[in-house]
Amino acid sequence: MGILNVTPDSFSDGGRYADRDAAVAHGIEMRADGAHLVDVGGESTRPGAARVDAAEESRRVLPVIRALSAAGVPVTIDTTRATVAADAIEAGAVAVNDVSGGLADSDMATVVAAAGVPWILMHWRGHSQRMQQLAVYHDVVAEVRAELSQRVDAALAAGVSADRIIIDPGLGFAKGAEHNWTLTRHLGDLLSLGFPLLFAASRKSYLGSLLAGPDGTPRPAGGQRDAATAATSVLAVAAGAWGVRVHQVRDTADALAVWSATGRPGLSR
Ligand code: PMM
Repeated sequence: MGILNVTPDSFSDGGRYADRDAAVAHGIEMRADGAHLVDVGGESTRPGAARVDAAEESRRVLPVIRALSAAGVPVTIDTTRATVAADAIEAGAVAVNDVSGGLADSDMATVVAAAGVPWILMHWRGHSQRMQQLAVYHDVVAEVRAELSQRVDAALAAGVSADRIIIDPGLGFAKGAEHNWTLTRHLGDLLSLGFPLLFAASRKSYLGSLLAGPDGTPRPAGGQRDAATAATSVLAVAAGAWGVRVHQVRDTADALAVWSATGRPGLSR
């Protein structure tokens, strides 16, 4: 899954694809580089980000979704809002990627159930302005698993069919670096819920901390965390992840090609 943030303020590619034509061209490029899906978002979720209103969010994403869909690129809509999701599906989006797992908007489950599209339910504890305060766990794996399981149950109760549900640990969302690494080491515990899992580590700040220079300065986002992203993405797929969500598709696709050619080590079949 290639990431297409049509926002002026994303943490890693902020502003680059706010222009509609540049966004569409980048989506087509990611598809050519090997993305099966292009995830279009119109609201930044970086820690501390202020919210935009629904009308502005739709204004940003809908023309891009229409153009990419018309070009044959399968698009997912990255939103927590039911109205934006409904409009995006009408514009051609084939699935909803909801970082709140249905918690931010109680109408989302109804929209997704009625449309019959896949729904990515990410583990989430609150909006970006306050999510770092919510990164408190006794046992991060057990708690994320239990909270994801509750979101799955709510989706099923709203009429979403089980074969349309995808889960996501939500790396960096109400999670510090150690939480992210612990979840990465224990993906099997989340996979035991029985749903496909999306893994989205791309360019996140814990990779910048891992790759900090000798003076402790984190490696900046931009393109400088892509090798680490590709490495962790391959490890996640080898552990059984269904998909990976990345900014720079080609490096991860190449790394996955190597993994495939060597017999998909790690994946129990
Ligand atoms: N992370 C971001 C945005 N959307 N969606 C899912 N399913 N999982 C994530 O971890 C996730 C997401 C963070 O911002 P980015 O778009 O710049 O990666």
